[in-house]
Amino acid sequence: MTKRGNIVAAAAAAAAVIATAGPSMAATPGGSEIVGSSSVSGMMMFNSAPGKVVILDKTEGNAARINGHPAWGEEWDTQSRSSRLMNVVTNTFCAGGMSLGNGTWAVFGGNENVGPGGNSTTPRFSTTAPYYDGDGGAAARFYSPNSADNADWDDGNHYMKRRRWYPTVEALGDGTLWVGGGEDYGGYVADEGQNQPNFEYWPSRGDAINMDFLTQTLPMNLYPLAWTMASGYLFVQAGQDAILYNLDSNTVAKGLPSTTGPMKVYPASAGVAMLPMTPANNYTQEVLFCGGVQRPLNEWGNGAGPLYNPLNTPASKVCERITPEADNPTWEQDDDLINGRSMGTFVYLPDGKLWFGQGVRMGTGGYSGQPYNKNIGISLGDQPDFQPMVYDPTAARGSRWSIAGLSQMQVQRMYHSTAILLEDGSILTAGSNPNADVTFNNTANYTNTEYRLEQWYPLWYNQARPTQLNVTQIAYGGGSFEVPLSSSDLSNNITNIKNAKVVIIRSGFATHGVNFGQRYMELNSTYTANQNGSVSGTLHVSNMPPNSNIFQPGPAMAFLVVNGVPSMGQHVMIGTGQLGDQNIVAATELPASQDPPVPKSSTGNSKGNGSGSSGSNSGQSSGAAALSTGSAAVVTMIVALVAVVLSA
Ligand SMILES: *[C@@H]1O[C@H](CO)[C@@H](O)[C@H](O)[C@H]1NC(C)=O
Ligand SMILES: *[C@@H]1O[C@H](CO)[C@@H](O)[C@H](O)[C@H]1NC(C)=O
Ligand SMILES: *[C@@H]1O[C@H](CO)[C@@H](O)[C@H](O)[C@H]1NC(C)=O
Ligand SMILES: *[C@@H]1O[C@H](CO)[C@@H](O)[C@H](O)[C@H]1NC(C)=O
Ligand SMILES: *[C@@H]1O[C@H](CO)[C@@H](O)[C@H](O)[C@H]1NC(C)=O
Ligand SMILES: *[C@@H]1O[C@H](CO)[C@@H](O)[C@H](O)[C@H]1NC(C)=O
Ligand SMILES: *[C@@H]1O[C@H](CO)[C@@H](O)[C@H](O)[C@H]1NC(C)=O
Ligand SMILES: *[C@@H]1O[C@H](CO)[C@@H](O)[C@H](O)[C@H]1NC(C)=O
Ligand SMILES: *[C@@H]1O[C@H](CO)[C@@H](O)[C@H](O)[C@H]1NC(C)=O
Ligand SMILES: *[C@@H]1O[C@H](CO)[C@@H](O)[C@H](O)[C@H]1NC(C)=O
Ligand SMILES: [Cu+2]
Repeated sequence: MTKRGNIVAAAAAAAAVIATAGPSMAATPGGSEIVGSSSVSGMMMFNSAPGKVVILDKTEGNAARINGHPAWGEEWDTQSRSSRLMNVVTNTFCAGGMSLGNGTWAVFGGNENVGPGGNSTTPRFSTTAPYYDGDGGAAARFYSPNSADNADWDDGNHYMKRRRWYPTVEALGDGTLWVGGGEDYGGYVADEGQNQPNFEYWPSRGDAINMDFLTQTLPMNLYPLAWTMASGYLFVQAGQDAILYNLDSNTVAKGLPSTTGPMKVYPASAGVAMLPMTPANNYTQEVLFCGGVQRPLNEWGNGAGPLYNPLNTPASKVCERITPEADNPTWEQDDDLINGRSMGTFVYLPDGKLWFGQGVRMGTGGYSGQPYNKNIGISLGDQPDFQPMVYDPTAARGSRWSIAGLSQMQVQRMYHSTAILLEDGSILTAGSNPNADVTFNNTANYTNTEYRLEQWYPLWYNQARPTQLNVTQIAYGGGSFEVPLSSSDLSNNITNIKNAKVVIIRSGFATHGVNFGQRYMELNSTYTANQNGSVSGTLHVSNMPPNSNIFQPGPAMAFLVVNGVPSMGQHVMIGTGQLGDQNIVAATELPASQDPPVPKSSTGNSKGNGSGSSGSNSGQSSGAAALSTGSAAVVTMIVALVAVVLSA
């Protein structure tokens, strides 16, 4: 096994600390509660380590101060519901981010140094009172969580080749990052004169590489929507167009059909997600886009604002799906949203459904002072939508959306708000700040700067949970690992062994309605039910499929899900924990599933002798050890979580 980075050990050690805590807070399933306040407004957010969420803002006049300047970075502890400030030094205004394959988080780009009102400093590009921020345009910032929980940002020391305001960051199969698009300075949409129709890599592989697609799709090309595909091609969507791009030859591998549906990139801001990849769908990579705003390319204007009044324009209800690597990809219409939505955000739930929340019913993201928006500060979106919805990708067409049992949220989440999955399967929501600087006195108070943190609870939140997985690292191909299933894991019903699975979720880097890098994969598995009448057995779980483009290397969470109810998420390292070669080997066969014995007392409605039970099954591991066990000291600290039943 490859040597493990410190990050893996840190994640495991921290897991040991929280593993004893279950979903410990009284919660209303399908409801939410305000769990506290952040010190910086949650424009960007990611789950960095067990129980820890990093919240990033732009440079602005937050009251909290660190190192003699206002803070715009913070780490929130989801268990103690308290936070520590972080010393981010360059302006993270509309940056992009993602985790590297070695567990370090990276945040790229942003805007120039600003003072009050978000105005340029005098002299321009100087670090001056009162905000003392550095130029973030080309900044590359790094955060490596540690087990002492005292790490901070490495900021102001590393730079990209180009300035990038609104860049997209996507992980590649070797754990390095693609950083693409954006423009030099701020604006509502991209201006040709300051466009960055190119991309670069981190770690750097030389100068930026031109990408014509990001010129063709002007001005709707900021935060271009991009996903690494199984082939290694990059699927990129901007304007109403889409391509598969070959990063080896720097050419378009295949032009995909254009959509006639709504605009999807910022500031139209559709909700986007790659649908869960499962053995049942053979890890097909299909991407879902919901909402956005239906206006033609030539009405989006320029950096100063749109050429129409977005506040009069309902956001779109339309959902569309595309499978970019299908033989003949098409934009397939999916079930409509209940209401049109811009800046809606998808977050995977461990059960394989997707939460959809946040955003507005009218208008767009972005802001600019216009004659028509004086009452709402400078927001270009209005009518916050408080209704979360759940999307079931396996449901029949016509019944994929549900709001049954789901209350309205309490806090509006307009432009510059975020939502991220937590270990217990709940979702933390933060931010909302369609303002150039901290503002509390807009006439419409729901457009003021928002600090409240609200946590949302899925319908199964209070149910007894299966045992947390004892896994710290998962390789690509090569074998499987065993998960013991106790009577309590199976809710004392042996038939539930047929509905047990292990899923891997990367919650990603949340900003602007997109959780960049967010991916969900169910690992292949078979089961052995014990044959002696006890309600117990073993799940045989394959390592990652032998292709690191399907689910890229780096940190993620693993859940044991039984009958739709997940364990607490276990932070794991996918791949070697290093950048570069991921030691990919062929997958090995799993033992055939072995069903429970047919009960002797069965009174004739037994369907037979059990499926898949031919062949003898030992229940032992079929291949090479799946896990790098790492430091025994660390791993033995991990306490298996005993399922807890809570009363609401
Ligand atoms: C991960 O890789 C990046 C880029 O090379 C580097 O800056 C960072 O220090 C690495 N992190 C660890 C934990 O080695
Ligand atoms: C920012 O600049 C604008 C335009 O020059 C000016 O009207 C405004 O007063 C400035 N804001 C602050 C807080 O200085
Ligand atoms: C599943 O996908 C793999 C890799 O793309 C392919 O080789 C295989 O034929 C597919 N299997 C089925 C049943 O479609
Ligand atoms: C509130 O608005 C007034 C003018 O409308 C402005 O002078 C003042 O600075 C604002 N206060 C805050 C805290 O934004
Ligand atoms: C806005 O003000 C109203 C009336 O004071 C209050 O009920 C409401 O909670 C406030 N909303 C926000 C988002 O602050
Ligand atoms: C046991 O679980 C299966 C599904 O896994 C369910 O169909 C069945 O009704 C359950 N039996 C009891 C007694 O709850
Ligand atoms: C049933 O078999 C399993 C696996 O061999 C064993 O761990 C368990 O103790 C047995 N239970 C009973 C009641 O015999
Ligand atoms: C899952 O594992 C079984 C048994 O090894 C194998 O036959 C099947 O092809 C695998 N499915 C996928 C999608 O890899
Ligand atoms: C169960 O197995 C027995 C013995 O192999 C066989 O005779 C019988 O037909 C089987 N029943 C079913 C429903 O397959
Ligand atoms: C977790 O796995 C490690 C390594 O395989 C093992 O030593 C340890 O006993 C396991 N802990 C539990 C609680 O199962
Ligand atoms: Cu922004």
